[in-house]
Amino acid sequence: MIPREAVRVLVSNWDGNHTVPSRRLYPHQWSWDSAFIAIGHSRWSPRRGRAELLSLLGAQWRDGRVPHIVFNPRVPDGAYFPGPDFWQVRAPSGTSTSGIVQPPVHALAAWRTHLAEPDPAFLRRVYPKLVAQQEFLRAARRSPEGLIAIVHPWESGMDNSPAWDQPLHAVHDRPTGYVRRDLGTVDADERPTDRDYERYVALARAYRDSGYLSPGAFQVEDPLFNAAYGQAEHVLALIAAELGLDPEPHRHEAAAVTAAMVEHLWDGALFQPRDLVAGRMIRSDSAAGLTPLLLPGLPGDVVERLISTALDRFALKDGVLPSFSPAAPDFDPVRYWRGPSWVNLSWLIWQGLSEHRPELARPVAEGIVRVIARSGFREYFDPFTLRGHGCSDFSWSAALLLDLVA
Ligand code: 9YW
Repeated sequence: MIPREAVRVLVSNWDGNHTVPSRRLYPHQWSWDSAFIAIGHSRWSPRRGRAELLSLLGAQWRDGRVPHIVFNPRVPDGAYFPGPDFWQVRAPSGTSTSGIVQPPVHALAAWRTHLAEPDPAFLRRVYPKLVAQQEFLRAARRSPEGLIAIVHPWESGMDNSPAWDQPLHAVHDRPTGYVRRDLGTVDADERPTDRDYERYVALARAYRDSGYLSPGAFQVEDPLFNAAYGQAEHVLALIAAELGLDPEPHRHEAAAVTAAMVEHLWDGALFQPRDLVAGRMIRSDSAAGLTPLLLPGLPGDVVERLISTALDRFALKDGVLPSFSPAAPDFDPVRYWRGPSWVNLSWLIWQGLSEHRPELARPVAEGIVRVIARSGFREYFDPFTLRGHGCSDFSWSAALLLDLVA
């Protein structure tokens, strides 16, 4: 029953060659959404999974960047803010896109799509694009510590995480003259605040005005982004080996980024972001700090300590993982990335646990199934009441549920 409903959501959000995250709130193609969605498609239609990834990678820039939004020209202007007029970008394919990126979870999605229905021609097509995506990050975003920096909270995928409150204080501009479209669909107390939006717009404008070249007042090493980057190198090694190419450089890079994360982002209990502008670690209680479990080479003592943190601060055994620790003063059970449970974040942590401690992964998978059975394919969930929040028929909730139960 639930899998059938999940396929219904994916079919109703399909737009010819990609899947929108949500018809009303997010009517274009989003980068990391498409990766999660491809993983779900591959469980019932690997052909759609391949199309999803190929359409996204078709909008890749010459410098290798995979934009965080690919705009659908058939969607009316003003349906989403910030739209094509704001970003002012055309990719080489002629499509309008944004100019920032999202966590690079696409190599994993390509590999999972291939495993569902082996297709060497698909792998051969996407491999150079996935390598170029990583090369862009190394060329444009590598910090002296050997980690990758994000230049906008939107690049973390967890826009208004309390972890970004402190670095965002460095953004003073208060732009006006734009209209938020999100509040027409979702209650204001479940979304970022107007002050958050002012800072998002100021940062994105400054980056745009530099030709998408110079990072501004927000430069952060995020554990989730770096875990995705490191895992991508690990997966690219598998893909390279499958294609008869040399996997060694990818293995080497995966090991190097894992070591750099342990050296610079590990606080002894949880992985933390680092603010590169202020030159210090940001102490926060974000569940993003658990996602380095995705890295196969994470040292055993770090894995053990991270799991005790997950048990103590994130109620791992209950299975419904909050995005921010409920014990922290900034926790809010319904406001977007400030506490609610999200299916993609829980799924990433489930993946990581499956790698290192499979017996602890099961409650997380059961927790995802439980919230969806209780509240449907919502965007996020109150981790205590399990009530659904944000939009309905949200694609990655449906896609990753399919992955867990198919
Ligand atoms: C926005 C589409 C995107 C996700 C992000 C999420 C949100 C867009 O929606 O950002 O307008 O706030 O934070 O992770 O990719 O689902």
